[in-house]
Amino acid sequence: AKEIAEIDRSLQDQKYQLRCRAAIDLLTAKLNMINADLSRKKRHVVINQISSRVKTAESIYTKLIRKGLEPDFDTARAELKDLIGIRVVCPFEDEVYEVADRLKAQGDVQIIREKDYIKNPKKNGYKSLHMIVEVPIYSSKGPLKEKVEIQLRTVAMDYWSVLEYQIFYKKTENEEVAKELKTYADEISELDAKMLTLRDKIEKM
Ligand code: 0O2
Repeated sequence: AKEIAEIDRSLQDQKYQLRCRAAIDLLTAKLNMINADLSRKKRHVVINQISSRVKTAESIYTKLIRKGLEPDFDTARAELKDLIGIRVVCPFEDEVYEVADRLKAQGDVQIIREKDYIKNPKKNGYKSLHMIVEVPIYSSKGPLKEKVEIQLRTVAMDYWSVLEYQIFYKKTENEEVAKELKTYADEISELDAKMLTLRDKIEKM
């Protein structure tokens, strides 16, 4: 659609790309520091993976329409808080919360919203800790702010989410498929919990 092409043009704007880069770099640097510090203390790596993405024009358009909003870039900037996204994957669930707590303790990271899909998983079985944060961006015209959605999850949660996202997310309403997926999410969660118990046992040996 014409609107998608227009949103895409704004996304490609060099100034916007720089802002996205600055927000991602700032948070990635903080996460790397948190990882280094916690990993040293715990004597194992606490962040396996940090990835980032800027939402695509098509995904922005679909979300705006779903929310009954005008499908243009200005509305997206004003209303959507997940245009920039960072995903953090940790080995164990308790470490997800430790990393989140460390992030919250950073003076220049403002927490706008938190959704805990680990304590309250989605009906389909999706688990992750979502945080919307605001970080300062420095431009020649002075300080600016940018919102970023950070998704924190365990390797096990990531395994389920990545596959579910690629194959099923927003694609099928099939009840049988949904039930099966939920069963697998539960099985993965059980295994995740067992691995954590095993880690604690090994650490006490
Ligand atoms: P994409 O392609 O990642 O950009 P809100 O932001 O509160 O107005 P929203 O977007 O429903 O509404 O928020 P929510 O529930 O926090 O979900 C945001 C993101 O979490 C999604 O982004 C996905 O990346 C991820 N997510 C949420 N639910 C699921 C799920 O059931 N399965 C998987 N695999 N991922 C999920 P987008 O915008 O949908 O897509």
